Amino acid sequence: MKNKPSLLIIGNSNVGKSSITRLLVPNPKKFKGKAGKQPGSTLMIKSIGFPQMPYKIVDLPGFGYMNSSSRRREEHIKKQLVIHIEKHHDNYFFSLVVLNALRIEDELKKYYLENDTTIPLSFELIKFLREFEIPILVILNKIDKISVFDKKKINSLLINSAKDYGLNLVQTSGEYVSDYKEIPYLEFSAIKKTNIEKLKRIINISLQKEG
Ligand SMILES: Nc1nc2c(ncn2[C@@H]2O[C@H](COP(=O)(O)OP(=O)(O)O)[C@@H](O)[C@H]2O)c(=O)[nH]1
Ligand SMILES: [Mg+2]
Repeated sequence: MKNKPSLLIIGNSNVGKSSITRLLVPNPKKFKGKAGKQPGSTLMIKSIGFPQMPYKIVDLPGFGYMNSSSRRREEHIKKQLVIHIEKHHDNYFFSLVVLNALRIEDELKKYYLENDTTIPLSFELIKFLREFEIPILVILNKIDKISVFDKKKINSLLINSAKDYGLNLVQTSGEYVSDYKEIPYLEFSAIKKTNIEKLKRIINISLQKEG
């Protein structure tokens, strides 16, 4: 079990990482006890594995997952996250960068629309993972909460602002192409299980490529 490849699920607090993990494991009830908040300022890295699963799942916080009152702690976590990826990137066959569709506009407004000197943290994270050649799928989670009208707005805001940072985000139809020119993203709902079959297929294709 130790040398099974790992799937990285990364994103800010509350975006739905644990919910997505539960959809991917064969026995979510067993995993429930393992999940939980991470106390203190140490990045606790837990990998979740089951004998019948061909890969392990590692759930990590994103860049900047706390409010500004805990900037120091945020920086501390970020540093540890960077160290972890630098050390263990070879273990990861694939990464899911999970975004909360309800928060996209806020995040981009904070970093992009009002201040063009800083990079939105999610884009920084994507660039960082790419440096280590970990294939990425961006998951736009909680899509069940978005109206058709807002969905269009959010999609184009995401794509256009990513472009300004040199990232070519493309909505995937479920056929994952990891040519490193495009970064695929998938609209998703962990609650409604929207696109869960596509997600599973993309993960499996990547796993086969790895092995
Ligand atoms: N509406 C909606 N809520 C979701 C979805 N995914 C997760 N949630 C909710 O968001 C909250 C945080 O989810 P969790 O998986 O714990 O996020 P984590 O902190 O990233 O692990 C929980 O209340 C979930 O029920 C989704 O696709 N749609
Ligand atoms: Mg969680």
